[in-house]
Amino acid sequence: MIDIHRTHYARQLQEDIVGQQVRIGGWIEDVRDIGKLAFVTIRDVTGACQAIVTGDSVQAARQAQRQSAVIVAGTVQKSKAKDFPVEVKVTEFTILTKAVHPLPIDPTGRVESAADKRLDARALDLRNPRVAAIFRLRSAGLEVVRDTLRSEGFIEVNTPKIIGSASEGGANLFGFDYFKRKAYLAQSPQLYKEQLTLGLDRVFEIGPYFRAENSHTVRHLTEFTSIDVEAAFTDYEDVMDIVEKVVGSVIQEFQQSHRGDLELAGGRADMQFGKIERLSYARCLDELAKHGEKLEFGDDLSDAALRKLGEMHNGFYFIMDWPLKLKPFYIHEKEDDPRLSKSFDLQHGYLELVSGGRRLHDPEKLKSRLVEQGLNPASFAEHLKAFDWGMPPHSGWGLGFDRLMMVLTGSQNVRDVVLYPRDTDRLTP
Ligand code: AMO
Repeated sequence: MIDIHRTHYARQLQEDIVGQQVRIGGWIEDVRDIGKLAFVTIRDVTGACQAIVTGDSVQAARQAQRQSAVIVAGTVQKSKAKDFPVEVKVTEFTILTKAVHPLPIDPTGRVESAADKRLDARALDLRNPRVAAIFRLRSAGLEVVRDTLRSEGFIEVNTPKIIGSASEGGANLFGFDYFKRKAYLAQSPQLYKEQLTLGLDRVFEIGPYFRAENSHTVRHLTEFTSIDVEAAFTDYEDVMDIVEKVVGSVIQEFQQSHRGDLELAGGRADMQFGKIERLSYARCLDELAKHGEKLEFGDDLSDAALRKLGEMHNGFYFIMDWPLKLKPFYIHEKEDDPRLSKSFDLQHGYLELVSGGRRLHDPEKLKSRLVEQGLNPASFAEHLKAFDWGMPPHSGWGLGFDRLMMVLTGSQNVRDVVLYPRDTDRLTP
Protein backbone atom coordinates (compact mmCIF):
# COMPACT_ATOMS: atom_id res chain seq x y z
CA MET A 1 0.00 0.00 0.00
CA ILE A 2 1.31 3.46 -0.87
CA ASP A 3 1.63 5.86 2.00
CA ILE A 4 -0.17 8.98 0.71
CA HIS A 5 0.85 11.17 3.64
CA ARG A 6 3.48 13.88 3.37
CA THR A 7 5.94 14.88 6.09
CA HIS A 8 6.78 18.31 4.66
CA TYR A 9 5.55 20.92 2.23
CA ALA A 10 7.93 22.19 -0.46
CA ARG A 11 8.45 25.48 1.37
CA GLN A 12 9.71 23.63 4.43
CA LEU A 13 12.64 22.13 2.55
CA GLN A 14 15.41 24.33 3.87
CA GLU A 15 19.01 23.84 4.92
CA ASP A 16 18.08 23.17 8.55
CA ILE A 17 16.71 19.75 7.58
CA VAL A 18 19.58 18.53 5.40
CA GLY A 19 20.08 14.81 6.06
CA GLN A 20 16.44 14.19 7.05
CA GLN A 21 14.07 11.72 5.38
CA VAL A 22 11.03 13.47 3.90
CA ARG A 23 7.91 12.64 1.90
CA ILE A 24 6.60 15.32 -0.47
CA GLY A 25 3.21 15.23 -2.13
CA GLY A 26 2.43 17.48 -5.06
CA TRP A 27 2.39 17.60 -8.82
CA ILE A 28 5.10 17.41 -11.45
CA GLU A 29 5.89 20.77 -12.92
CA ASP A 30 8.97 19.89 -14.95
CA VAL A 31 11.20 16.93 -15.74
CA ARG A 32 14.75 17.34 -17.00
CA ASP A 33 16.15 14.00 -18.00
CA ILE A 34 19.92 13.86 -18.28
CA GLY A 35 20.42 10.16 -18.87
CA LYS A 36 21.19 8.31 -15.66
CA LEU A 37 19.30 10.79 -13.55
CA ALA A 38 16.35 13.12 -13.82
CA PHE A 39 15.67 16.46 -12.14
CA VAL A 40 12.00 16.68 -11.33
CA THR A 41 10.43 19.93 -10.18
CA ILE A 42 7.57 19.13 -7.84
CA ARG A 43 5.17 21.84 -6.82
CA ASP A 44 2.65 21.85 -4.01
CA VAL A 45 0.43 24.57 -2.67
CA THR A 46 3.37 26.24 -0.86
CA GLY A 47 5.92 26.33 -3.67
CA ALA A 48 8.29 24.20 -5.71
CA CYS A 49 11.15 21.86 -4.83
CA GLN A 50 13.64 19.78 -6.75
CA ALA A 51 13.81 16.00 -6.63
CA ILE A 52 16.81 14.06 -7.98
CA VAL A 53 15.67 10.75 -9.34
CA THR A 54 18.16 7.94 -10.05
CA GLY A 55 18.12 4.20 -10.73
CA ASP A 56 14.87 2.44 -11.60
CA SER A 57 12.74 5.50 -10.97
CA VAL A 58 14.34 7.45 -13.85
CA GLN A 59 12.17 5.60 -16.34
CA ALA A 60 9.02 6.47 -14.37
CA ALA A 61 10.08 10.11 -14.13
CA ARG A 62 10.89 10.20 -17.84
CA GLN A 63 7.38 9.04 -18.71
CA ALA A 64 5.61 11.17 -16.17
CA GLN A 65 3.31 13.74 -17.69
CA ARG A 66 3.46 17.24 -16.27
CA GLN A 67 0.80 18.05 -13.66
CA SER A 68 0.46 14.37 -12.63
CA ALA A 69 0.02 13.91 -8.87
CA VAL A 70 3.05 12.35 -7.21
CA ILE A 71 4.44 11.41 -3.86
CA VAL A 72 8.19 11.14 -3.44
CA ALA A 73 10.30 10.06 -0.50
CA GLY A 74 14.00 10.61 -0.01
CA THR A 75 16.77 12.41 1.81
CA VAL A 76 17.26 16.16 1.86
CA GLN A 77 20.63 17.27 0.55
CA LYS A 78 22.24 20.57 -0.39
CA SER A 79 21.59 21.58 -3.99
CA LYS A 80 23.74 23.21 -6.61
CA ALA A 81 20.66 24.49 -8.43
CA LYS A 82 20.31 28.27 -8.30
CA ASP A 83 16.57 28.16 -7.54
CA PHE A 84 16.66 25.65 -4.69
CA PRO A 85 18.77 25.67 -1.51
CA VAL A 86 18.22 21.94 -1.03
CA GLU A 87 16.81 19.02 -3.01
CA VAL A 88 15.40 15.58 -2.30
CA LYS A 89 17.49 12.57 -3.31
CA VAL A 90 14.64 10.26 -4.15
CA THR A 91 14.34 6.68 -2.90
CA GLU A 92 10.66 6.26 -3.75
CA PHE A 93 8.89 7.92 -6.68
CA THR A 94 5.19 7.18 -7.15
CA ILE A 95 2.82 8.67 -9.67
CA LEU A 96 -0.56 8.66 -7.94
CA THR A 97 -2.74 10.03 -10.74
CA LYS A 98 -1.64 10.74 -14.28
CA ALA A 99 -2.46 14.05 -15.93
CA VAL A 100 -3.94 13.34 -19.35
CA HIS A 101 -2.35 15.41 -22.10
CA PRO A 102 -2.90 17.67 -23.90
CA LEU A 103 -4.05 19.78 -20.94
CA PRO A 104 -6.57 22.54 -21.67
CA ILE A 105 -4.34 25.26 -20.17
CA ASP A 106 -0.78 25.65 -18.92
CA PRO A 107 -1.11 26.32 -15.20
CA THR A 108 2.55 27.32 -14.85
CA GLY A 109 1.56 30.53 -16.62
CA ARG A 110 4.49 30.22 -19.06
CA VAL A 111 2.01 29.96 -21.90
CA GLU A 112 -0.72 32.58 -21.53
CA SER A 113 -4.23 31.02 -21.70
CA ALA A 114 -7.44 32.82 -22.64
CA ALA A 115 -9.61 33.84 -19.68
CA ASP A 116 -12.52 31.62 -20.76
CA LYS A 117 -10.27 28.59 -21.15
CA ARG A 118 -8.88 29.19 -17.66
CA LEU A 119 -12.37 29.39 -16.17
CA ASP A 120 -13.35 26.21 -18.01
CA ALA A 121 -10.41 24.47 -16.32
CA ARG A 122 -10.58 26.36 -13.04
CA ALA A 123 -9.39 23.51 -10.81
CA LEU A 124 -6.22 23.22 -12.90
CA ASP A 125 -5.88 27.01 -13.15
CA LEU A 126 -5.54 27.07 -9.34
CA ARG A 127 -2.19 25.32 -9.70
CA ASN A 128 -0.91 28.62 -11.02
CA PRO A 129 0.62 30.25 -7.90
CA ARG A 130 -0.67 33.70 -8.90
CA VAL A 131 -4.23 32.43 -9.14
CA ALA A 132 -4.01 30.44 -5.89
CA ALA A 133 -2.69 33.59 -4.14
CA ILE A 134 -5.90 35.44 -5.04
CA PHE A 135 -8.03 32.81 -3.34
CA ARG A 136 -5.83 32.64 -0.25
CA LEU A 137 -6.23 36.41 0.00
CA ARG A 138 -10.00 36.04 -0.40
CA SER A 139 -10.10 33.66 2.52
CA ALA A 140 -7.89 35.89 4.66
CA GLY A 141 -10.06 38.88 3.73
CA LEU A 142 -13.26 37.18 4.84
CA GLU A 143 -11.65 36.19 8.11
CA VAL A 144 -10.55 39.72 8.94
CA VAL A 145 -13.95 41.14 7.96
CA ARG A 146 -15.60 38.74 10.40
CA ASP A 147 -13.14 39.63 13.16
CA THR A 148 -13.57 43.35 12.60
CA LEU A 149 -17.35 43.23 12.60
CA ARG A 150 -17.47 41.02 15.69
CA SER A 151 -15.16 43.42 17.50
CA GLU A 152 -17.68 46.18 16.63
CA GLY A 153 -20.45 44.20 18.35
CA PHE A 154 -22.03 42.60 15.27
CA ILE A 155 -23.18 39.00 15.26
CA GLU A 156 -23.13 36.86 12.15
CA VAL A 157 -26.51 35.67 10.86
CA ASN A 158 -27.76 33.50 7.99
CA THR A 159 -30.97 34.50 6.26
CA PRO A 160 -32.84 32.56 3.56
CA LYS A 161 -31.68 32.60 -0.02
CA ILE A 162 -35.02 31.14 -1.17
CA ILE A 163 -37.57 33.88 -0.74
CA GLY A 164 -41.27 34.40 -1.45
CA SER A 165 -41.11 38.02 -2.65
CA ALA A 166 -38.54 40.53 -3.85
CA SER A 167 -36.22 42.29 -1.40
CA GLU A 168 -34.99 45.05 -3.70
CA GLY A 169 -38.02 45.71 -5.88
CA GLY A 170 -39.22 43.58 -8.74
CA ALA A 171 -36.47 43.73 -11.34
CA ASN A 172 -33.56 41.31 -11.64
CA LEU A 173 -35.30 38.44 -9.86
CA PHE A 174 -34.62 34.80 -10.61
CA GLY A 175 -37.90 32.97 -10.11
CA PHE A 176 -38.55 29.24 -9.95
CA ASP A 177 -41.20 26.74 -9.10
CA TYR A 178 -41.38 25.91 -5.39
CA PHE A 179 -43.89 23.13 -4.65
CA LYS A 180 -46.56 24.71 -6.85
CA ARG A 181 -45.76 28.20 -5.65
CA LYS A 182 -43.47 30.84 -7.10
CA ALA A 183 -40.20 31.41 -5.25
CA TYR A 184 -37.17 33.59 -5.97
CA LEU A 185 -33.45 33.65 -5.28
CA ALA A 186 -32.56 36.41 -2.81
CA GLN A 187 -31.16 39.59 -4.40
CA SER A 188 -29.90 40.72 -0.98
CA PRO A 189 -30.71 40.09 2.71
CA GLN A 190 -32.07 43.64 2.92
CA LEU A 191 -35.46 43.01 4.52
CA TYR A 192 -34.27 40.31 6.91
CA LYS A 193 -31.26 42.23 8.13
CA GLU A 194 -33.45 45.25 8.87
CA GLN A 195 -35.95 43.12 10.79
CA LEU A 196 -33.14 41.54 12.79
CA THR A 197 -32.04 44.87 14.27
CA LEU A 198 -35.26 44.71 16.28
CA GLY A 199 -34.01 41.87 18.48
CA LEU A 200 -30.30 41.38 17.68
CA ASP A 201 -29.29 45.06 17.39
CA ARG A 202 -26.21 44.64 15.15
CA VAL A 203 -26.04 41.90 12.54
CA PHE A 204 -23.90 40.99 9.57
CA GLU A 205 -24.17 38.35 6.90
CA ILE A 206 -21.73 37.10 4.29
CA GLY A 207 -23.49 35.19 1.58
CA PRO A 208 -24.25 34.65 -2.09
CA TYR A 209 -26.92 36.81 -3.76
CA PHE A 210 -28.50 36.55 -7.14
CA ARG A 211 -29.41 39.12 -9.77
CA ALA A 212 -30.95 38.24 -13.10
CA GLU A 213 -28.92 41.00 -14.67
CA ASN A 214 -28.38 40.82 -18.37
CA SER A 215 -25.10 42.71 -18.01
CA HIS A 216 -21.99 41.85 -19.95
CA THR A 217 -19.40 43.78 -17.99
CA VAL A 218 -16.25 43.05 -16.02
CA ARG A 219 -18.03 43.91 -12.77
CA HIS A 220 -21.43 42.17 -12.91
CA LEU A 221 -22.17 38.56 -12.06
CA THR A 222 -25.52 36.87 -11.65
CA GLU A 223 -24.29 35.37 -8.37
CA PHE A 224 -22.02 37.46 -6.17
CA THR A 225 -20.82 37.47 -2.57
CA SER A 226 -21.97 40.32 -0.41
CA ILE A 227 -21.05 41.45 3.07
CA ASP A 228 -24.15 43.00 4.59
CA VAL A 229 -24.40 44.85 7.87
CA GLU A 230 -27.29 46.47 9.70
CA ALA A 231 -27.13 48.31 13.04
CA ALA A 232 -29.86 49.65 15.34
CA PHE A 233 -29.64 53.19 16.72
CA THR A 234 -27.15 54.35 14.11
CA ASP A 235 -27.30 56.99 11.41
CA TYR A 236 -25.75 56.63 7.99
CA GLU A 237 -22.50 58.39 8.85
CA ASP A 238 -21.96 55.94 11.72
CA VAL A 239 -22.10 52.98 9.37
CA MET A 240 -19.84 54.78 6.88
CA ASP A 241 -17.26 54.73 9.71
CA ILE A 242 -17.75 50.96 9.83
CA VAL A 243 -17.14 50.67 6.08
CA GLU A 244 -13.83 52.48 6.63
CA LYS A 245 -12.88 50.12 9.44
CA VAL A 246 -13.77 46.99 7.48
CA VAL A 247 -12.04 48.01 4.23
CA GLY A 248 -9.05 49.37 6.19
CA SER A 249 -8.69 46.16 8.20
CA VAL A 250 -8.59 44.04 5.04
CA ILE A 251 -5.96 46.27 3.39
CA GLN A 252 -3.88 46.30 6.57
CA GLU A 253 -4.09 42.54 6.98
CA PHE A 254 -3.05 41.95 3.36
CA GLN A 255 -0.13 44.35 3.68
CA GLN A 256 1.08 43.10 7.03
CA SER A 257 0.43 39.36 6.98
CA HIS A 258 -0.05 38.41 3.31
CA ARG A 259 2.44 40.61 1.48
CA GLY A 260 3.86 37.69 -0.51
CA ASP A 261 0.45 36.67 -1.82
CA LEU A 262 -0.50 40.30 -2.43
CA GLU A 263 2.55 40.86 -4.62
CA LEU A 264 2.09 37.52 -6.36
CA ALA A 265 -1.56 38.33 -7.11
CA GLY A 266 -0.60 41.74 -8.53
CA GLY A 267 -2.12 43.86 -5.77
CA ARG A 268 -0.60 47.12 -4.61
CA ALA A 269 1.36 46.74 -1.37
CA ASP A 270 1.28 50.50 -0.67
CA MET A 271 -2.48 51.12 -0.84
CA GLN A 272 -3.57 53.78 1.65
CA PHE A 273 -6.27 53.12 4.21
CA GLY A 274 -7.95 55.18 6.89
CA LYS A 275 -10.37 58.07 6.55
CA ILE A 276 -12.08 58.01 3.15
CA GLU A 277 -13.06 61.23 1.39
CA ARG A 278 -16.84 61.90 1.61
CA LEU A 279 -18.25 63.81 -1.36
CA SER A 280 -21.86 64.81 -1.68
CA TYR A 281 -23.78 64.02 -4.86
CA ALA A 282 -24.20 67.81 -5.33
CA ARG A 283 -20.46 68.34 -5.18
CA CYS A 284 -19.93 65.54 -7.70
CA LEU A 285 -22.30 67.32 -10.12
CA ASP A 286 -20.32 70.57 -9.68
CA GLU A 287 -17.00 68.87 -10.27
CA LEU A 288 -18.34 67.03 -13.29
CA ALA A 289 -19.78 70.25 -14.74
CA LYS A 290 -16.35 71.87 -14.42
CA HIS A 291 -14.94 68.97 -16.41
CA GLY A 292 -17.48 69.22 -19.19
CA GLU A 293 -19.94 66.57 -17.98
CA LYS A 294 -23.22 68.40 -17.54
CA LEU A 295 -25.78 66.52 -15.43
CA GLU A 296 -29.10 67.69 -13.98
CA PHE A 297 -30.02 67.19 -10.32
CA GLY A 298 -31.71 63.79 -10.17
CA ASP A 299 -29.65 62.21 -12.95
CA ASP A 300 -27.88 59.01 -12.04
CA LEU A 301 -24.11 59.11 -12.41
CA SER A 302 -23.29 57.32 -15.64
CA ASP A 303 -20.33 55.06 -16.13
CA ALA A 304 -18.55 57.88 -17.97
CA ALA A 305 -19.29 60.32 -15.13
CA LEU A 306 -18.00 57.86 -12.52
CA ARG A 307 -14.86 57.31 -14.55
CA LYS A 308 -14.26 61.08 -14.59
CA LEU A 309 -14.82 61.29 -10.82
CA GLY A 310 -12.45 58.37 -10.37
CA GLU A 311 -9.74 60.30 -12.23
CA MET A 312 -10.28 63.29 -9.93
CA HIS A 313 -10.38 61.27 -6.69
CA ASN A 314 -7.67 58.72 -6.36
CA GLY A 315 -8.46 55.47 -4.61
CA PHE A 316 -11.56 55.10 -2.44
CA TYR A 317 -14.18 57.84 -2.04
CA PHE A 318 -17.77 58.01 -0.85
CA ILE A 319 -20.61 59.66 -2.76
CA MET A 320 -23.34 60.56 -0.25
CA ASP A 321 -26.67 62.38 -0.07
CA TRP A 322 -28.07 61.07 -3.34
CA PRO A 323 -31.42 62.30 -4.65
CA LEU A 324 -34.08 60.27 -2.83
CA LYS A 325 -35.73 59.18 -6.08
CA LEU A 326 -32.56 57.36 -7.15
CA LYS A 327 -32.55 55.20 -4.05
CA PRO A 328 -34.59 52.13 -3.01
CA PHE A 329 -37.84 52.43 -1.06
CA TYR A 330 -36.25 51.65 2.31
CA ILE A 331 -33.83 54.60 2.30
CA HIS A 332 -34.51 57.51 4.70
CA GLU A 333 -34.82 61.06 3.42
CA LYS A 334 -32.64 63.86 4.76
CA GLU A 335 -34.64 65.71 7.40
CA ASP A 336 -33.38 69.15 6.27
CA ASP A 337 -33.91 68.49 2.54
CA PRO A 338 -36.34 65.68 1.72
CA ARG A 339 -35.34 65.69 -1.95
CA LEU A 340 -32.10 64.14 -0.74
CA SER A 341 -31.49 60.84 1.01
CA LYS A 342 -29.32 59.59 3.84
CA SER A 343 -27.47 57.29 1.50
CA PHE A 344 -23.97 56.60 0.27
CA ASP A 345 -21.93 54.56 -2.14
CA LEU A 346 -18.29 53.68 -1.69
CA GLN A 347 -16.41 54.00 -4.95
CA HIS A 348 -12.98 53.01 -6.12
CA GLY A 349 -12.46 54.83 -9.37
CA TYR A 350 -15.49 54.07 -11.53
CA LEU A 351 -16.34 50.96 -9.55
CA GLU A 352 -19.11 50.95 -6.94
CA LEU A 353 -18.17 48.69 -4.04
CA VAL A 354 -20.74 49.48 -1.37
CA SER A 355 -24.13 51.03 -1.09
CA GLY A 356 -25.98 51.78 2.08
CA GLY A 357 -27.78 54.32 4.17
CA ARG A 358 -30.16 55.13 6.96
CA ARG A 359 -33.44 53.21 6.62
CA LEU A 360 -37.01 54.25 7.19
CA HIS A 361 -38.23 52.79 10.48
CA ASP A 362 -41.69 54.38 10.43
CA PRO A 363 -44.13 51.85 8.88
CA GLU A 364 -46.41 54.54 7.44
CA LYS A 365 -43.57 56.30 5.65
CA LEU A 366 -42.31 52.96 4.40
CA LYS A 367 -45.72 52.10 2.95
CA SER A 368 -45.99 55.41 1.15
CA ARG A 369 -42.49 55.02 -0.30
CA LEU A 370 -43.42 51.58 -1.61
CA VAL A 371 -46.44 53.06 -3.36
CA GLU A 372 -44.40 56.01 -4.72
CA GLN A 373 -41.98 53.51 -6.27
CA GLY A 374 -44.80 51.55 -7.87
CA LEU A 375 -44.49 48.59 -5.47
CA ASN A 376 -47.43 46.94 -3.76
CA PRO A 377 -47.31 47.17 0.07
CA ALA A 378 -49.35 43.94 0.21
CA SER A 379 -46.38 42.06 -1.27
CA PHE A 380 -44.28 43.34 1.64
CA ALA A 381 -46.85 42.49 4.36
CA GLU A 382 -44.53 40.00 6.08
CA HIS A 383 -41.79 42.59 6.25
CA LEU A 384 -44.05 45.46 7.29
CA LYS A 385 -45.33 43.39 10.23
CA ALA A 386 -42.00 43.77 12.01
CA PHE A 387 -42.28 47.56 11.78
CA ASP A 388 -45.32 47.41 14.06
CA TRP A 389 -43.29 45.74 16.80
CA GLY A 390 -41.12 48.68 17.81
CA MET A 391 -38.56 48.94 15.03
CA PRO A 392 -35.48 50.92 16.10
CA PRO A 393 -33.96 53.52 13.77
CA HIS A 394 -31.23 51.71 11.85
CA SER A 395 -28.64 51.97 9.12
CA GLY A 396 -26.55 49.54 7.15
CA TRP A 397 -24.79 48.68 3.92
CA GLY A 398 -23.96 45.95 1.46
CA LEU A 399 -20.40 45.51 0.19
CA GLY A 400 -19.73 43.56 -2.99
CA PHE A 401 -16.88 41.40 -1.73
CA ASP A 402 -15.88 40.21 -5.20
CA ARG A 403 -15.49 43.80 -6.34
CA LEU A 404 -13.41 44.66 -3.27
CA MET A 405 -11.15 41.70 -4.05
CA MET A 406 -10.87 42.95 -7.63
CA VAL A 407 -9.58 46.30 -6.42
CA LEU A 408 -7.23 44.88 -3.79
CA THR A 409 -5.64 42.31 -6.11
CA GLY A 410 -5.41 44.69 -9.06
CA SER A 411 -7.67 42.43 -11.15
CA GLN A 412 -9.42 43.90 -14.17
CA ASN A 413 -12.29 41.42 -14.22
CA VAL A 414 -14.47 40.26 -11.33
CA ARG A 415 -14.28 36.74 -12.80
CA ASP A 416 -10.60 36.63 -11.82
CA VAL A 417 -11.46 36.69 -8.12
CA VAL A 418 -14.45 34.31 -8.16
CA LEU A 419 -13.79 30.57 -8.30
CA TYR A 420 -16.70 29.56 -10.48
CA PRO A 421 -18.29 32.74 -11.79
CA ARG A 422 -21.88 32.81 -12.94
CA ASP A 423 -22.91 35.25 -15.63
CA THR A 424 -25.38 35.36 -18.49
CA ASP A 425 -23.23 32.96 -20.51
CA ARG A 426 -21.56 30.85 -17.87
CA LEU A 427 -23.35 28.14 -15.94
CA THR A 428 -20.50 25.60 -15.83
CA PRO A 429 -18.19 24.40 -14.41
P1 AMO B 1 -26.70 47.12 -4.17
O1 AMO B 1 -27.72 46.57 -5.09
O2 AMO B 1 -26.06 48.42 -4.55
O3 AMO B 1 -27.31 47.37 -2.73
O4 AMO B 1 -25.58 46.03 -3.93
C1 AMO B 1 -24.54 46.23 -2.98
C2 AMO B 1 -23.19 45.95 -3.59
O5 AMO B 1 -23.15 44.63 -4.10
C3 AMO B 1 -22.33 44.57 -5.26
N1 AMO B 1 -23.12 44.07 -6.38
C4 AMO B 1 -22.66 43.23 -7.35
N2 AMO B 1 -21.46 42.65 -7.52
C5 AMO B 1 -21.30 41.85 -8.59
N3 AMO B 1 -22.27 41.58 -9.49
C6 AMO B 1 -23.51 42.14 -9.36
N4 AMO B 1 -24.45 41.85 -10.24
C7 AMO B 1 -23.73 43.00 -8.24
N5 AMO B 1 -24.82 43.71 -7.80
C8 AMO B 1 -24.41 44.34 -6.69
C9 AMO B 1 -21.84 45.98 -5.52
C10 AMO B 1 -22.84 46.83 -4.80
O6 AMO B 1 -22.31 48.06 -4.39
N6 AMO B 1 -29.51 46.14 -0.14
C11 AMO B 1 -28.55 47.07 -0.70
C12 AMO B 1 -27.39 47.31 0.23
C13 AMO B 1 -27.79 48.06 1.49
O7 AMO B 1 -28.35 49.17 1.35
O8 AMO B 1 -27.54 47.55 2.59
C14 AMO B 1 -28.06 46.48 -2.04
O9 AMO B 1 -28.24 45.33 -2.35
O10 AMO B 1 -20.56 46.11 -4.95
